[in-house]
Amino acid sequence: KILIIGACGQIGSELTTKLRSLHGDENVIASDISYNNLDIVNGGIFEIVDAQDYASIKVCVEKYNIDTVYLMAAMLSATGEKYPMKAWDLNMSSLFHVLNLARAKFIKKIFWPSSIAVFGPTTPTEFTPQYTVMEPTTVYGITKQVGERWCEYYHNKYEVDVRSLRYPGIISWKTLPGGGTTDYAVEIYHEAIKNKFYNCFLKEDTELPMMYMDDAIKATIDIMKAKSSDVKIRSSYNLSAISFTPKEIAESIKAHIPDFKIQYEPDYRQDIANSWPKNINDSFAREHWKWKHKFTLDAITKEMLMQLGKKYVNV
Ligand code: VAH
Repeated sequence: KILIIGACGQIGSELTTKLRSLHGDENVIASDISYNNLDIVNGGIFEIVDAQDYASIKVCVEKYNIDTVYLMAAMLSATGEKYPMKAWDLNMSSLFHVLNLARAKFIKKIFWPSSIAVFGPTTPTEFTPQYTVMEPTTVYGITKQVGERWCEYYHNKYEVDVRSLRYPGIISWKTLPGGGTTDYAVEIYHEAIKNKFYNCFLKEDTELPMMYMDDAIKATIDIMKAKSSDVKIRSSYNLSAISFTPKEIAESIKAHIPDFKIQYEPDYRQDIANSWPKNINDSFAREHWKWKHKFTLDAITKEMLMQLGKKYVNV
């Protein structure tokens, strides 16, 4: 049985839907700290679990005889800079609880998301390699860097089968953005549909690694079903699809909404974005477990505008 912690979040919610369709509703337990995504809460088995409370997770694991945990609860980069110690506590305590459940043999397999946020301003920004200098300047990035070290340590020392991906910015339409720096690439589509105007909090030439949600979900399912011996990197895999700038995503929107207008008013999130790479070398993921992405920027824009057009027209 599978437990998703943080099932109401941007990735957690779509992972839950996918896993329910793959394994059957009765084999997937969705959980979060509150009922803040009714599609998820009402779509199958749902439990309130506090990711920072070991007993809360353990009770759920034993109640449903869980063997696989997807730990998708975290505080992201932008919010983490507002509440540094909360971000540290949430992101680290939740990881230790799940790793220790596996060490104690209560569960067998873990997925834990890392991020391109592990890289910092001293990391090579073009085609960023798997192994390189990593001096993250956000609390979120620090938690992901040290989290990767602990995942690899628990794998090597206690044979914990934990698998991880360094997600780029993820674009999706089903949930509203939640405190990330790459969220401009989600907000822009909502604003384009609603107002044909977007005030972008990053500069027009800020190139960042991005990926459509369907690609991110496929990568997550693929690494979790790979043979353990094929998952050779147990810190976290670089994962890449496309990279673009706010100017480029605005152009791709204008191809569908000709009178869409954008202006740029960088805020504190520009410093975060400036510390991250422009594009990522994910050759190990492609080599070890056959990763490859599908969605181009034009395909993302077409899908996002079509889905959000439907969503808002029903309002
Ligand atoms: C954030 N969406 O912006 C997340 C992600 C690479 C970005 O980690 O914080």
